Amino acid sequence: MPGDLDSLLKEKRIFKPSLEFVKDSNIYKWMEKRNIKDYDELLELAEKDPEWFWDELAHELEWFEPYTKTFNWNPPHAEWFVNGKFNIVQNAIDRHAHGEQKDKTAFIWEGESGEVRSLTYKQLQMQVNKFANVLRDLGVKKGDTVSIYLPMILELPIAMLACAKIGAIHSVVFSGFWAKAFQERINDADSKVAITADGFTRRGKQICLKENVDVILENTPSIQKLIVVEHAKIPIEMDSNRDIWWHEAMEKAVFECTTEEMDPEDPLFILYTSGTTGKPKGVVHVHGGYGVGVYTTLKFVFDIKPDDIWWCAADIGWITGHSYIVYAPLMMGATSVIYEGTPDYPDPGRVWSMIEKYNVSVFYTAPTTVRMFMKFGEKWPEKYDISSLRLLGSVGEPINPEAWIWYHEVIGKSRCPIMDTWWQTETGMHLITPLPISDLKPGSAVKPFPTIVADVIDDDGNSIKGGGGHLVIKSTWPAMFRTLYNDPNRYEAYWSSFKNTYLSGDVARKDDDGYFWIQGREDDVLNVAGHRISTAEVESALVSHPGVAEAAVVGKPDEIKGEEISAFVVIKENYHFETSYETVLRHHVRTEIGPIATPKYIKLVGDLPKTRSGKIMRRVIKARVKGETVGDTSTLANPEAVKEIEKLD
Ligand code: 6R9
Repeated sequence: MPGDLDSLLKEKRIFKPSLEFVKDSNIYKWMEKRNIKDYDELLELAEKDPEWFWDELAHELEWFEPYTKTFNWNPPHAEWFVNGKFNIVQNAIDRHAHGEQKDKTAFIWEGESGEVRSLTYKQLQMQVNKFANVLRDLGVKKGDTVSIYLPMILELPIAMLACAKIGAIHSVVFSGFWAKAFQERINDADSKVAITADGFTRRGKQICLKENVDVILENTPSIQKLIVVEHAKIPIEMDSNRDIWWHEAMEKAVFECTTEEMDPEDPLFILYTSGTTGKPKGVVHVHGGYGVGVYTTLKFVFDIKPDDIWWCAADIGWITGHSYIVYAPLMMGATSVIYEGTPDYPDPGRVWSMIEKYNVSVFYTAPTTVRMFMKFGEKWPEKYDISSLRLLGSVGEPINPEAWIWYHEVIGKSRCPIMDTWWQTETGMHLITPLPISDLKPGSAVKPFPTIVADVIDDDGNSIKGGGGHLVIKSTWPAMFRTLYNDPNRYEAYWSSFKNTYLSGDVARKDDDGYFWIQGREDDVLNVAGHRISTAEVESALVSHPGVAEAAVVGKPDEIKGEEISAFVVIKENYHFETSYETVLRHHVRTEIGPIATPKYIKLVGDLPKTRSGKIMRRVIKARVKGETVGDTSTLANPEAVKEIEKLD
């Protein structure tokens, strides 16, 4: 089981990448030039002199004007590449489109139906420039926000890059969320322009986006224009005053478009993520530090070389997609695969057939997907020639040693090292991760990336080894978030528990070799199939149903997904559900948040365990759901509520 402390602690196997692999890696060659003899020395030097490390890497990129200082760190506020002028798009597209790489493929896109589209760097620049002009013509200026709700189609990165090019701030909302999430985020970001599509297909079924967007746009006073991509060919209605077809606007747009010279600290995007309250946090990332951070980690962790074919099988609507599908690979001048659909559609061989078809050499996915493929069995990957793979990655949740070994042996043919990368929406880039030169232990994210100071501490802030504690970061890093949009106090809260220390919200252990073992969230945030969902968000969706008086949501351990959502609800007296309460409430949560937040289990109870001050004691419910002992219940106001929960199956 993911997060099973005992199995992680018993895990003693060590996997060493081959010498040949090590010597050929980007990081090894970089170290060789600087006479750095091994991994330990690299970490030591970088920690001592982060300025040296980041300054060298930042010089691999193009600056309109050089910076005068690498960083200023006044915790919790950092400023990177001070006084420089930079635009991430200059580095992601323009410099390649003008150079030798112009005809190199940037993206190979495959739709769920098998349709294929690809774009060279030059063609991508053409699309991005034109769309940037469309936005400019609509009056979008530097510093304005643009809200985007698109499926995994090429127009999504094009729209993001077009915003960045003109200095606008994109706010992408995952298309698997229901449109209400889009409404909330448009209003928080106060966008004038929004972008969506008619719809998309999922497992062969058409899902309409525009129809739902029409409904929520009645409650978004700031929106003046909606740009609509025709993708699924679903018949939709267009509002002639407000709606614009993407393809019509692009036909008229011109190619020439200047790239805005930005201060490296200017915001690049807002990405909303779940925190411990029901209100999502608008994590803000900037052009300069974020650009340098994601570029460097992709280069050194995933070792991307000119001939690699990179596939990060995440959704662009999450941070993994922002950093490692859109920005970092383009900055590296790499060729990436983007897949629109579900990994096991139409059959469990889909991913492996695509690896064979496109000769994917570096593949990055989540443990939940690995566990799903484990369940389908080896026969599926064995049908295909996946020998092009040379390096694998994992992200989103702890990978249990069994899944790690399966991934290593069955997919990596015991040859491909696995980079288990720990990071968050807030961190923007990998923070605790192996490098291709590290010895690997299955289930461990290994050590901090060069320059990062990470630790595991107890409640008093003392560093601890062996036992579980708070995972914290004690340094600045270039891709760190700079604030939470419209909520600077909540930003400071990350640094308020321990002085000058970033509290990640995860529990981890550090072993005698200094290896980190991440165990999962310590707060009221669930991790369902690698997606962050707050218990409070699901609870508030449940209580927004007229029949529900109270709700408590906890995570139930699940073999494939890590956690499943388990909800306990108190129904209002005299309320009658037309059909089964489970069906009604599941549907309600789906339409309030989205399919990923749908509770797998819903139980009716007469009362929820509460403290005398009236707070729901989730700890007690969680223990029950996990089959653990409930612990101290002396502060409970209603012990009978626990008995009732215990009686449920
Ligand atoms: C990138 C991303 C962040 C949370 C994080 C942690 C979990 C991510 C992990 C991992 C163990 C890894 N997490 N990577 N846990 N090992 N390699 O997923 O960002 O959506 O913000 O989630 O995901 O719990 O705190 P985000």
